[in-house]
Amino acid sequence: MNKVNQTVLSGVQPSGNLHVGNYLGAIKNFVTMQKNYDCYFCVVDLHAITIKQNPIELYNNTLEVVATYIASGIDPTKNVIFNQSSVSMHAELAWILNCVTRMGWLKRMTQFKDKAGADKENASSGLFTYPTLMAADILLYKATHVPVGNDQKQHLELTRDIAQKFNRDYNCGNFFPIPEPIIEDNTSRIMSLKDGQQKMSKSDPSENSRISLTDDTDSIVKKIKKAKTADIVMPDNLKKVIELKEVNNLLNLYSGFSDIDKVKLIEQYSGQKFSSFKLDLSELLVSKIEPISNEIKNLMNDKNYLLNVMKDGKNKATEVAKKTINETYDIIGLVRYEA
Ligand code: AQP
Repeated sequence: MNKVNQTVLSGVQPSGNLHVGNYLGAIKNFVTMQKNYDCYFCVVDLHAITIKQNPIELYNNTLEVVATYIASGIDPTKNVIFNQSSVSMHAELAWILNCVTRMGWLKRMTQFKDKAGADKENASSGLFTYPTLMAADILLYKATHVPVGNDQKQHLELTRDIAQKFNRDYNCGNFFPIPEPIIEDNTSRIMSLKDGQQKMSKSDPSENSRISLTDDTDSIVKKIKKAKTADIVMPDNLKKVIELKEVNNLLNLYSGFSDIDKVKLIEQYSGQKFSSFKLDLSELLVSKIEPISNEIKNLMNDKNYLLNVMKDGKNKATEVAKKTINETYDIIGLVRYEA
């Protein structure tokens, strides 16, 4: 199928091993969208440092996100894969957008409230302005579509507001296109295996809360065995399942990896204890994750290859980013010199 001449941008933070939530909420969509769109897949390392990172781990995690993209099926010869900090225009445009964004808009962002926790005064100002950097990531490539998990929906809405305000303030028509979020229904918010109220997260201190894409067979089986369910058998309808948050979450995982409709799965397991469901789920996860984790390992043994992919991506991304930043400076009236 021919590409539709529209642009996708999305990113993942190199803040730890990627998990099945990152995969189903974002990366699985990247793999599908690469067929029809011009895609930029970024490793958003500048976002990661809004929270303190260990330098050695940050470097390694950045390469591992690239390896995960490729191992999941993103073709590095057909898509632009790069790390955000290697294209300095992200930070430049973020500053400009900081001057367009209103304080009140940022204060409404729930992710800041969640991530800053109780001691907000001690959070970095980068964590507070994170959404304007995300807007810059997207608008720099004039992306029309952004595949993300549900936790990024509010940031995407803010990006739309920022783009509209910039276009209006500077009377520049549709200079920045208004991007559309692409958010899957059931898998856009995979929850912790230990607590159906908490999002599955790379930075959760408990390893048992998540299945990582680098987990081996034993760990996957153990984690699913330990995962919280309910003290009753599998209900016979979706309404009752949704009330059992942990059960609903495991069904979302099953459905996301098998592409079998959740209602069909409920019919199949209804009235049964959760042990056989969990066994089947572990088998499914192992069959899908093992090839990815093996490929991540192979790729991580060839760091030069990964660095070359990123360098090539950086060069391609810089070409587009430079053009947008020059146009933006001209619109604003900033004096610049041709090289
Ligand atoms: N639990 C999730 N379910 C579905 N999608 C998810 N995403 C994250 N968690 C889930 C989506 O994955 C993409 C990359 O996320 P990110 O790396 O930018 O950071 P995040 O959203 O903050 O993810 P984590 O795993 O919770 O990382 P930490 O612990 O470092 O904060 C995004 O599209 C996100 O929506």
